[in-house]
Amino acid sequence: MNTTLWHILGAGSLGSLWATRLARAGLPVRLILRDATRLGAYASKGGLTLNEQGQHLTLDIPAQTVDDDEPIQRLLVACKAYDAERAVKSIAPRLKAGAELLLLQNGLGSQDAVAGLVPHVRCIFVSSTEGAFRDADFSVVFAGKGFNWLGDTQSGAAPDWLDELSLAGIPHQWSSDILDRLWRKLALNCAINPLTVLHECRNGDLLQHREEVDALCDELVQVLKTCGQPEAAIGLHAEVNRVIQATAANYSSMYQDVAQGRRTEISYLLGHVCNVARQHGCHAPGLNRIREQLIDHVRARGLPGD
Ligand code: NAD
Ligand code: KPL
Repeated sequence: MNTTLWHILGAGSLGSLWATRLARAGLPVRLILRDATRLGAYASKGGLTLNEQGQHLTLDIPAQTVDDDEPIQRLLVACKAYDAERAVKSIAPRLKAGAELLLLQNGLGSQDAVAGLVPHVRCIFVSSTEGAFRDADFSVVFAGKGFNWLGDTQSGAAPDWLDELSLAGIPHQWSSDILDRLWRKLALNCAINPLTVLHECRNGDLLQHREEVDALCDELVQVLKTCGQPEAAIGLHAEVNRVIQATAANYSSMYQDVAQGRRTEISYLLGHVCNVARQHGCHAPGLNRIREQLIDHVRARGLPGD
C-alpha cells in the first residue's frame, strides 16, 4: 500500500473527522497544530476523539506544529475559508515538489487564493456535505452523513490514493466538474443561509418567505449564467425548495455560526457571488442588499463583517 503520510492542517470539526477515520483505518496521519500551546493541549488530551453514533474512539494521532520541518507530500487543509491562505503560507516551505493539497473549504475564493500561493503543487478542491461539530477540544461528533466530491480545475486524472478514502470509509467521488458542484452548493447556501440569519429562523421557516427566496434564486441564476456556470443554475429554485423542506427542522450553518458568536464565511459565500456579479456587470440588487444587511447584522453582534 502507498504509505504517503496524510498531513492534516486544522484539527477542527472536519479536519478531525477526516483524521480519525484515516487513522482508524491504519493509515499514517499527522496533525498540524498552530503552535506549542495547542500541541501541549493536545498532548494532555491523549489524542483525538471521534464520537460516532454515541460510540467514542480516541486515537493517539501524532501531532506537530506548523514550524516542524517534516516535508509534506499530501496535505488536507481543513480550516475555515478565511484562514486557509494564511495557514498554507505558514507551511508552504515544507511542501515537496509535486505535493498535493486537498482544500476542504466551503464557498469559493479561498481555493484560488491558496492555489496562487503555491503554484508548484497540485490543488484538489473538495466539496463536502458531511456534518461534524466539536463537543470539546480535540473531540468531534460525526453529526450528519454526507458525501465528498473531489476534483481539480485542470481536468487532471483522479489520484491513485482515492482507495485510501474508501478504506477509511470516507464517501467520495472524483468529479470532473468540481467548480459546478462548488458553485451549486454556494448558490444553495446563498439562497438559504443569509435569510435564516436575518429572519433568525430555521431553514423550514423560509417557506413563509418564499417570494424573498425566489427573488434571490432569480438573481443567482442570472449570476451563474453570466459568469460561465450555467450548469449550476439548472433547476436551482426547485432544489433550494427541496433543501429547505428536507432540512426544515435544522438551523443553517451560518445561523449557528452567528448564534454561537463565531465569525462567518460571508466573504466566500454571498461576498464572492456579489463580487463575481460586479466583475461581470451583472445587476444583482437583491443579493447586494442581503449582503449589506448581513454584514450590519453580524457587526451589530460584534462579529467581523468579512
Ligand atoms: P473548524 O473551525 O471546526 O476547524 C478549523 C480548524 O482550523 C480550527 O481548529 C482552527 O484552529 C484551525 N486553524 C485555523 N488556522 C490555522 C492555522 N494557521 N494553523 C493550524 N490550524 C489552524 O471548521 P470546520 O467546521 O471544520 O470547517 C472547515 C471548512 O469546512 C469550512 O470552510 C466549513 O464551511 C467547511 N464545512 C464544514 C462542515 C462541518 O460540518 N463542520 C461541513 C461542510 C463544510
Ligand atoms: O449547507 C447548508 C448549510 O446550512 O450550510 C444547507 C443545509 C444546504 C443550507 O444552505
